[in-house]
Amino acid sequence: MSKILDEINKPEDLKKLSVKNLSKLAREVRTLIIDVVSKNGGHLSSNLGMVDLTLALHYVFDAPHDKIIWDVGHQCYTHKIVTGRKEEFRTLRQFDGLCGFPCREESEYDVYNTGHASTALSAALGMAVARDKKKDNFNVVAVVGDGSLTGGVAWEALNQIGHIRERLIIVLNYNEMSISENVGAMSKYLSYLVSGRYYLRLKDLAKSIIRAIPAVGEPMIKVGRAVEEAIKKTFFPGVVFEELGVRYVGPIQGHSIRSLIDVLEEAKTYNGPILIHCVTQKGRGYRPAENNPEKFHSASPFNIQTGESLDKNQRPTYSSIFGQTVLNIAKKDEKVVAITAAMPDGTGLKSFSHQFPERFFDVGIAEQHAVDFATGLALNGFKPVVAIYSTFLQRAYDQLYHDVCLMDVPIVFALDRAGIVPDDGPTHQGVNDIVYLRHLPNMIVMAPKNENELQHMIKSALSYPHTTAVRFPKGKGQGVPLDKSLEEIPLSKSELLKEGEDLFLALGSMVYPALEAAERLEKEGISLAVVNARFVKPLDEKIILDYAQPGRVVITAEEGVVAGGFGTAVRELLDREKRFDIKFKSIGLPLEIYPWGKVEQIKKKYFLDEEGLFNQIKDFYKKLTIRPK
Ligand SMILES: Cc1ncc(C[n+]2csc(CCOP(=O)(O)OP(=O)(O)O)c2C)c(N)n1
Repeated sequence: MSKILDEINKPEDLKKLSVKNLSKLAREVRTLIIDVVSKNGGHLSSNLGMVDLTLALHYVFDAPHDKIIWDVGHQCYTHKIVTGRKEEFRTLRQFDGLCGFPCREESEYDVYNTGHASTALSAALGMAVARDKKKDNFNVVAVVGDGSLTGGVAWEALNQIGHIRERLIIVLNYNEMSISENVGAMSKYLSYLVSGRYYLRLKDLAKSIIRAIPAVGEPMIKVGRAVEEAIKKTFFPGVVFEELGVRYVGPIQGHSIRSLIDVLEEAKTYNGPILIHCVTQKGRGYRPAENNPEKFHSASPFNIQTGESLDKNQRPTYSSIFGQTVLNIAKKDEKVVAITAAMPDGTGLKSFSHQFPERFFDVGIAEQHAVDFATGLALNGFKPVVAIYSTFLQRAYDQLYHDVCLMDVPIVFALDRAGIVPDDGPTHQGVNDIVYLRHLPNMIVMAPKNENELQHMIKSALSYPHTTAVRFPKGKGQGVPLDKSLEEIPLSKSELLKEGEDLFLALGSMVYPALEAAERLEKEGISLAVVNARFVKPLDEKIILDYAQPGRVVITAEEGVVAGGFGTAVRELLDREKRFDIKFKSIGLPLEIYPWGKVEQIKKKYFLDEEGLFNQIKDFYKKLTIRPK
């Protein structure tokens, strides 16, 4: 049977459909998304929740002339499917396939690249201002979730939007969820607006009735606070937005394509900033995701019938070992508190949050605030562990510098997803942290070779009287046994794993591939001592300088940008100590826009797997003009 989706290639094709057929199309799109995500993995819950809203948006607006900006961008699958990428959709998130996020390089319909939250409102305002300055005439629509509205950047944008009152449309996709349940006062306020269950038409009706009886409001207010609240809720919904200068419309049933089209058509005619509060359900149309939207927020491949993950690898993840370690330490030390910026599950802190709810803080998508909040706690005797993915901590760089490191505040930063991150692409790569952390005064920077060492590093970090960052990769550990009793690692102490003549200093995830490559190189006549560096800062200067004798070779390897990173730190040491006779090579990533795909594919591309290390080093020795004795 031919499907409606077969006939849809561009948004113009949607405009020929009846609302009934748009609803049928929504079902077909959901089936395609479930099928592809079950094989490739991806952001299932958010996308299933956005299907109807996206179809309505493309029905009403004329993209790419009209600009639609997706905040975070993880919810853009329907948008991709109806904007000429239906066939490629099967390659979603695969190496050389379609990007899982909006990508200007991929399509003219993607007008703004996203991945990190809360940026769409600012970008939309910039586009709206540019439009008016150029006397152009297109609509600008920012689509933002309630989770992303917990981010400070969004409020900085709203502050200016309400001030200059440019014509622009904000579609608030409200589903009560960030990745986990949404948090914070704003989230409560939005749910309060929805809790009246007066959807738009009913409310407008009530409003016009009350307007006809002018004296009614005043006496009622005197009856008391509760009545006042009820009046506000019924007659002045969205008062916070209205007072900021943004017209509020809602709540709208976000799965009723008819209502969405009506409201969006209306919004198009409004000459100022307008926010449409749509209520959607995460995971809509797929029962396992409806029942557990958090699990399917970013799903690995799964069985469609059962919803069970196809990943049978039972090894614990770095995140879970990290979470368990903090929990165990917190049981013995009541000063330990844990902080996450909207990732309680991803960072492995869920058990901690259950066991110590009063010592656990989910601050929302607010990395900058998380860092300063931790500073306040630490300066008053607590021991905060702040768990933020490497890529997202970039947002709080000034807080790290200005608030934490200048005062040398003892806080532990756990940087999950450090290094190459699969599937999500350039916005999520955790490859800059070595560089940016190393350049902070007072900061200690560590990386474990495996999940057992991670435990010891967390324990150590909590005992150092300085700011300390521990970076570790996404995914499963090495499957090594876990020590029960944890030791403090002496500051800067590295670990010699293999004897040899020249020095191969590997950091974190590069240690095992370095060992394997060194074993192979031994057979080629290249003798390398392999050292697990453990510390980027302070470096184990003694072991480096012991090996760095005239004519010898020093090689470093890191899973991060090589310019300014760990290798650079070693090079700086050699220069400082005037070891000019050393042959030096640093291995890592070039500074460029990285692809998405499996970690192994990306590592292979950049020669960071065992084979790549072997070849790079062999080649290096071949080209040495003066060979070591
Ligand atoms: C700065 C930043 N911090 C954290 C994240 C991780 N993250 C991705 S989606 C998401 C939740 C977004 O919630 P919402 O905007 O409500 O969208 P929904 O998934 O509910 O549709 C989070 C925390 C991010 N993308 N950017």
